[in-house]
Amino acid sequence: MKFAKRLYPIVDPSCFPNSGALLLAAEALVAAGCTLIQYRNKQGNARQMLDEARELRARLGQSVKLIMNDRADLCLAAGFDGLHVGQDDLSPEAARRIVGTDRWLGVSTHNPEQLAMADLTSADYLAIGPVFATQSKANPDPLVGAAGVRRARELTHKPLVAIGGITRANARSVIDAGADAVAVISDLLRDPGKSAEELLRVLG
Ligand code: 3NM
Repeated sequence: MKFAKRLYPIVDPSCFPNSGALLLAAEALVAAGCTLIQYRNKQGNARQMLDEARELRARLGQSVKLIMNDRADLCLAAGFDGLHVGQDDLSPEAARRIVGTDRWLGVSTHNPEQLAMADLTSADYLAIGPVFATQSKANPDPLVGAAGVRRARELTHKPLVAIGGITRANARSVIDAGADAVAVISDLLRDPGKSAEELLRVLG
């Protein structure tokens, strides 16, 4: 696989006042040119999550790749295109057995050891972070910085996503350190369409 664009937005309901606002933001991201979006919900119940995920799919259409965070069951039920698992979620092997070989599988890592392990799995892409300080994750791992991205680049040939505290101001430096794409939550919240356009522009 290959990322069509260098921006990988994540929409998380905890960042929006209601479901309508999240859906509008996602539509604005797509209108701005985003082709890949992750739905990350660490709090909702399964039924609410599935409703919202299906609504995202219905509103955004099939041309956008939708990735479900953590929940393999909801990935399948909502007709998403991929699953993203963290270190405390299903193992990559277990996740792969559920989502099959046609869907994308991404794996979060937070240090060189985890990255090297994840590189041995069937994951389609790997994430490394947090690169910079982030407010969007509970109990974040220690910052890896641009040096951590560079180290990760040396350890894998898989597509590499950098995450954590990435903004219009620092996104380019993360790509220059070897990331293929940047995953972003906070810097897309205010005026998602305009922010995404600006991020896509600096990412080139
Ligand atoms: N995962 P923001 S950091 C969801 O280190 C997530 O794996 C991280 O949000 C990791 O762009 C993070 O607002 C939060 O910093 C990213």
